[in-house]
Amino acid sequence: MEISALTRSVVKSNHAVISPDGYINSNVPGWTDCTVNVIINEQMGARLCQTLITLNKDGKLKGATKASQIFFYIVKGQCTATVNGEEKALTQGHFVYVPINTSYLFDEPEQGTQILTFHKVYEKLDDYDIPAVLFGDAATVEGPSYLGDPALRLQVLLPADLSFDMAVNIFTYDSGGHLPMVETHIMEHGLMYLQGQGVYMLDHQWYPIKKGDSIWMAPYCQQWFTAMGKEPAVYIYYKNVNRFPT
Ligand code: UGY
Ligand code: MN
Repeated sequence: MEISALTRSVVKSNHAVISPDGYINSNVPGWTDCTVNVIINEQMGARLCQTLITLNKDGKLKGATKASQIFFYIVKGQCTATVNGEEKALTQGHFVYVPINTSYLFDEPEQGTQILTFHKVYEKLDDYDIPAVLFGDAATVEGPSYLGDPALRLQVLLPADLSFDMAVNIFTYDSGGHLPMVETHIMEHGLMYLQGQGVYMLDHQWYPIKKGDSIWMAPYCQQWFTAMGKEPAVYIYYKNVNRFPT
């Protein structure tokens, strides 16, 4: 028998592990006939927001970005996205970057379609324009080995262009593959596991992690991961980039 007083989720001052067993739904104006789980947010001390949306067949996400840009990624299922009047059919692995002050509509979903979002307040650079809307498909993004280790592959979904102040990458680890060192860095992360399992070290504590789990890592939260099990471990993650340290 499962014991409902136990969870793998933890929320600390510089990191959090959120497993789906503790989700409580939020209502978001304009996002209808869907469940919304706000997984990472400034309420926990983060400077990004990460949500997971599960759409019913008549579900719709209608809105307009303001100060925050939003990256939408189709975790499973399919829908139609209309951004600034441009319409595209999206399926698993497709994504769309919606810059600030831009209207969007996601509709006509298959029942149970899941969309992951990363939101960040945009910091404009004087000499660079705000990025344009960008549609993409992770399946067509190359995944070179990471730091020369063939067990690790990194796909960079957004352009390496100073107009962007956020990166979204997909990191794939073959079973037994691990980060080559404990990372200690100013950038913050939000992530969600798309496949597999392993053990994450966060601030010198070790957590078993699997598909569906999310992690928040504050700046300077020390981090390391090793993949375990019979299939590669895959996570999609956010990172703030390209701006002066203040
Ligand atoms: O880009 C990164 O900092 C990445 N290597 N970190 C991580 O996966 N925890
Ligand atoms: Mn990192």
